Amino acid sequence: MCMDGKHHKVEPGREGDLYQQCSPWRDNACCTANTSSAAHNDDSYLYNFNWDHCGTMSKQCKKHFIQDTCFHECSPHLGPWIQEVDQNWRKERVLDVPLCKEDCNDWWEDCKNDITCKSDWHTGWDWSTGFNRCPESSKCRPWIEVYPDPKSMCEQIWSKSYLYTDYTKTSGRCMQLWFTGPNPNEKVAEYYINNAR
Ligand code: FOL
Repeated sequence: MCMDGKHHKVEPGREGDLYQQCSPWRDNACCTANTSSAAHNDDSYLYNFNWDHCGTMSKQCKKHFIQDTCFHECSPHLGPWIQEVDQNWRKERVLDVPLCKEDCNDWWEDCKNDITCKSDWHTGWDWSTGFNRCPESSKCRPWIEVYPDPKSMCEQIWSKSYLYTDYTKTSGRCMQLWFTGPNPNEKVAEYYINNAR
């Protein structure tokens, strides 16, 4: 199934032309080819979100945000974690998706020398220019001050979309942002459907 988000398809299905980092989802996806391409753009129309709000985000860090965008927009296996929300830009969101520790750890390692001004990137920005800027009250600070460890980053950045876990990618108990070949998250979602948390 697909969540009722801002850009998600109504039903998942094959999308032969998914772009670059989103291509692993091509066999069964909730994103269109256009969305998958936009996921790779700075300030993309998807959310007008500016990764470079405290100077240019490093390339190695940005690739994880692109992957997160692919996962969020394309994944057809988020059903167990979908919640209804009362927001004008989406009707549903995910909460506490159990993330494999390697994916969270690698993401934090590649971003830990970057800079940001906020721990929760979902709310509290200055949108007066059309894209998010740091509000006056939130100064740019080293990443590791805002997020002392991988867990704090993965759980706080999208307001609890993710739950940090100690499960590894081979466990079958956590969701993977990075994979090649058949989508390993299908079986993980099945596990959580059958074993209510
Ligand atoms: N990735 C993952 N894994 N989970 C997500 O929930 C997620 N969400 C986005 C992108 N990637 C994600 C969407 N990001 C706003 C800010 C960020 C955003 C979407 C929208 C925004 O407009 N924020 C306003 C408040 C809007 C409201 O809450 O009504 C703000 O005040 O900054």
